[in-house]
Amino acid sequence: MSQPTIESVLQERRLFEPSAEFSQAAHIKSLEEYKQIYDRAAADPAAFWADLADKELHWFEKWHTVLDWQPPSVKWFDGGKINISYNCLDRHLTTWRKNKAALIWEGENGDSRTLTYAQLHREVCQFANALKQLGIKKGDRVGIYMPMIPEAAIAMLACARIGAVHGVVFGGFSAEALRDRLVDAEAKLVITADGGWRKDVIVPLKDQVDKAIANGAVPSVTDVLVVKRTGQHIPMSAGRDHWWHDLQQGVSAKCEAEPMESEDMLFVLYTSGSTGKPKGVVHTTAGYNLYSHMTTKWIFDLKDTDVYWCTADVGWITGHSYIVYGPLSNGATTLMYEGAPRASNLGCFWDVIEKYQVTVFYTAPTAIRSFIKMGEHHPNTRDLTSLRLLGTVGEPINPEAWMWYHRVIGGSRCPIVDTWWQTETGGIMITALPGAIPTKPGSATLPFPGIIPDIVDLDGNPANDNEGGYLVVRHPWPGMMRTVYGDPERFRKSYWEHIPPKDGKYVYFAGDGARKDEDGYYWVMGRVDDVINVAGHRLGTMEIESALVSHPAVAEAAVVGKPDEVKGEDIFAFVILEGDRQPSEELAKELKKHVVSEIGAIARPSEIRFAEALPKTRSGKIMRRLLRSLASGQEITSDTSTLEDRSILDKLREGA
Ligand code: 6R9
Repeated sequence: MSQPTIESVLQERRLFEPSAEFSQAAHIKSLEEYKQIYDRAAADPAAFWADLADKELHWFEKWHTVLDWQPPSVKWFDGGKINISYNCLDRHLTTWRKNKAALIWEGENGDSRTLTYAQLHREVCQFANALKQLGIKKGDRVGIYMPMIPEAAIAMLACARIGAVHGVVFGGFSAEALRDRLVDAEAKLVITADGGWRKDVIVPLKDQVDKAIANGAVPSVTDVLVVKRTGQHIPMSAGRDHWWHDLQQGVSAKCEAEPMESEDMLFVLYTSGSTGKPKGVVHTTAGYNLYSHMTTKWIFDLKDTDVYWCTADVGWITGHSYIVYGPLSNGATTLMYEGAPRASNLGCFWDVIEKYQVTVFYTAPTAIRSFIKMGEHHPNTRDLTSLRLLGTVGEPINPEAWMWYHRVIGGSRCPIVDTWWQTETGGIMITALPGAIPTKPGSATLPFPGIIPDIVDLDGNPANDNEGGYLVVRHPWPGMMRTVYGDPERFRKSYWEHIPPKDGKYVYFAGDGARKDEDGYYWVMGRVDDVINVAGHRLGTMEIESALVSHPAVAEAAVVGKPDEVKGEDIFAFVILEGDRQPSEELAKELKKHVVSEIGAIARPSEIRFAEALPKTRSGKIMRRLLRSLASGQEITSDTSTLEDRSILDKLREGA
């Protein structure tokens, strides 16, 4: 088993059709129907989205302009008034769904909870009032640094309800990474928990918050709100820290949803780019609501009988769009699981599917590859016959992992939707619609209606069939990011001018390499910038390099991705030490620890190679492709004529 290579996926010829039974019951029932919808949408995207916005969402006031596109600035549904928390909650309360399970939660330690739409609504309203009491107003930024517990979703929905902007930070990020994000977003409040369970240990979230904001490091933060989850002792700072349950005492459960302008900011979510500084991706209200709603409905084909489970963390965009907003806007039952497969129960995912009769399951290729390693007997000893649809996201899936997922988890009967998208796109862009589009293992297949992607070269010229190139999108869509928080220039340059506009037509540059085959199917190969994808997590090599260089022993560092069977890529760091420092095992360990404390465990380098110098071009640029070959132990066959000093390569190979 290995990562998809161009050779292996070029030979992939298998085609899987959904069963007639699946197609007949699906929202979109055939390839012809998909093509009709697609063509209609492509002919007039604005009209297509306006029609759906009207039918599928509740508006306090209708928009006057569907689309105002002045690249790279975009407005969807300008003049409209809407609230995503209303669409996720209130509108279901006047239907039979009032007492339907909205959120099923399973804790790692065996705790569980189910909230109906009426109960979730009540909790969200009450918490929204508690936020107001703390002085949080429309437009204020609120940091959320939480384990996977219902309060994470409640906090997000409560912010949305009163118009506060949430900035969720993945609970696996370190105090330093949390601090940078809170500073950038100028958060007023941080919502956290005493701890969360992950792999049988307590993650001390509140401790990390304390460290992040100690000594006035984040001057904007005035309050910290703490959910009691694990119950261990934590210090509470008087005046600043409050228990969630104390604040809820005696607070009214009546809170009208604030009518928001369509383009009011809904959330900011940080992601890695090719510089050292994570970017705050900004999403706004109406477009994001519509896009996450429609993609959830058609791609996961949700029905009222479904129990839908997405295994992502709410700290990532997948958790935002496909645990919280998309499913709830559709009135679906969404399942949230706190834990991860762990030594004490490698089969815990399959236990959850069996216990709750999960019907739709959405996870990452890296998880599938680790399930393969753990062995088939874990899923085989559980009843997985409730499943009817599977999905993957986060990285390319190698065809053999796809086949295993199809056979072992899907019992050879469930369609698989391989969904390509990004934090920036807000929702899924290229994917099968499960009742309509036949799948090919390793391909994300065809674009979602209303999305017009293409493959081009760096000048923007379209590539031929099966010719590799850069994945771009040619027309704005409602779920697209609006800007980089506080840095509109970065937004313009990284996404809209990377490929120069032609005849005034701008294209969105995704940063991925891909090809399109003779059937129009997209095959995404991976990032083409200095971003690596480690176990489905996006990390900027520059961020890790800056972390390494901030250690006093390090003079210079270069980080590259190295292919890994389970994680897809792993982090390989070349390090040049300060003059008097000597390489040692201990120092390598110390540097790994240092990166973990600067960014988080997801950024821990798997290997550190000490070097005397790095291969550079005559103009001083690090030649990363050479380092990538060295890291993966490959012979260097590519051109090295621009390398300044060839002897450096031999030394690096030996590990200096
Ligand atoms: C949703 C999410 C985005 C990057 C993206 C690409 C990779 C995601 C993929 C995929 C191939 C898929 N990616 N889904 N590559 N096939 N189905 O993952 O967002 O964390 O921002 O990462 O992930 O490289 O550019 P994000």
